[in-house]
Amino acid sequence: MKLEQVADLKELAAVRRVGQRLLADKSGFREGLLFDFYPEHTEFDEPKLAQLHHPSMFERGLAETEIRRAAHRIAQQLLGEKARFVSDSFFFKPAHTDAVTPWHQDEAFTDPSIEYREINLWFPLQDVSLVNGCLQFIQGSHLGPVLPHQPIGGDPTTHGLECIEGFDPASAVVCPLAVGGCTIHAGRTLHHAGPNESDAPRYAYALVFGLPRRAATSVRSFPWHTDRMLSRGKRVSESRSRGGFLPYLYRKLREFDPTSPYEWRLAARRLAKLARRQRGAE
Ligand SMILES: O=C(O)CCC(=O)C(=O)O
Repeated sequence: MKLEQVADLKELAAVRRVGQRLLADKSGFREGLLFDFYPEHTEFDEPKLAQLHHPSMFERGLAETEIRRAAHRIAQQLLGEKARFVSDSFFFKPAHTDAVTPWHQDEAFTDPSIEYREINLWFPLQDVSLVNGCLQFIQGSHLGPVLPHQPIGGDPTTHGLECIEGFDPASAVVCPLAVGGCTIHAGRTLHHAGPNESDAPRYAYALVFGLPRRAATSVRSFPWHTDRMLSRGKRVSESRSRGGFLPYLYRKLREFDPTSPYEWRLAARRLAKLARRQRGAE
C-alpha cells in the first residue's frame, strides 16, 4: 500500500538531517544497532546498505515527531486501537551502489514460535524511483507463509536475509514515491529495492507498529537462523556486558504490553535465558 503526502516536508528534512548525523557518528555501531546488510568492514567505513535500528534511542526528538503520531494513527486504523509503536530504523544506501535490498519478508528475521502482527511504514527521505532504489512488492504475499530465506549469498556472516524461492520477481509492483508519502507493508509482504544508480545517497526512515505478540498457531522453523556468525551479535553482547543493558531493558519495558498474558510469558522466557547466560558466564 502506498500513501501520498502524509508527512510534513520540513519535518522530514529535519529527520533526514538527524539520520545523516547519526550515521556519520556511527551511532549504535558499538551496541550492534548499526550494521550493514552485507559483510561488514571492521570500521564500518563503506556500508552498502546500512540500517540503524532504534535511532530514537539516540535522538529522543524522533519519538516526538508529528510523523510518528501520524504513522501511529494510520497503524491504529489498519490494525486496531491496540496498535503500539515497536521500533524505528534509518536505512542508508550510498550513491552509485550496485547493492540491492534483497527480496525478503521482515518476519523471516524473527522468532518462528511467535506470531508478530506488525506493519512497517517506510518514509523515503527524498523522492524515490527505480533509479535510486524505491521499494517493490509482491502483491498478496502478506497472506502466505514465511518463505525459505538464507543469509545473502549463503554467507553466514551477512546480516541481511534473502528469500530464495516461492515467488516470481517478475510480478513485482514497483512503488516510486515523492517525499512526504510512505509505503506500508506487513511482516510477510515480500519486498525488495534495486541498486542506487543516482548521484545522491538514498535515505529512508521506517516505523514499525504492531499488536501484542501471540504464540504462533503452527510449529514453524526458520533454519536460516542457525549457524550464523554475525559481527553484530558479538557487538550486542559486548555492549550489554559494558552497561548497555540498561538502555536495552528500558526499550524492552517500553515495548512491553502488561495487558497481554503472552507478553508476560515471553518476558519470563527472556529472563530465564538471561539468567542461564549469566550462570554460564560465571
Ligand atoms: O530501505 C530499504 O532498502 C529496505 C527497507 C526494508 O526492507 C524495510 O523497511 O523493511
